[in-house]
Amino acid sequence: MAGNITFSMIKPNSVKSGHIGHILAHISDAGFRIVALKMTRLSLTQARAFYGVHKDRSFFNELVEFMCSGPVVAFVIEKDNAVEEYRKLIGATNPANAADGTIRKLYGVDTQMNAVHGSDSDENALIESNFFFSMRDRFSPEGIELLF
Ligand code: 3AN
Repeated sequence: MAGNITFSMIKPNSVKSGHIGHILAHISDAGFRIVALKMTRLSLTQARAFYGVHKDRSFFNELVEFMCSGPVVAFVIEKDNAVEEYRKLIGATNPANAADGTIRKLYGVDTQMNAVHGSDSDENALIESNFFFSMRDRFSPEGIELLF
């Protein structure tokens, strides 16, 4: 299934604001199918590992603290060309620059509290999916466990 899945998280402030249902409906209406889903809270160690690629950026510590400030909703979704299609659906990193109708434009507050994370490559989609979900937690529409 590589190439057809991407990983996403609804960030803590959007969970607190009650936007889980709206955001998941938006994603579902755009033709993505949920493969795996859970609400969880990251420890500092987990958030540092997840965002390790940004460890030298000025915003790293702030980002890690924010991502641990409350529960997130993590999910894997499936659609043809999922990574690119999902990044179009969520919009630019800074919600102020995101196109109208995108998730970050609708629910984002600023560059950090930008509503959702979305993988930036097929390779990272798999790494990030594996970070949160075991193989037995991923399902096809028929309810079959997906071994990817
Ligand atoms: P994207 O999430 O659009 O792929 P990245 O990979 O550049 O953007 O950044 C990862 C995360 O780091 C963003 N989702 C955002 O929360 C945070 N971030 C990026 N740039 C900044 C910044 N200048 N200030 C604060 N947080 C930032």
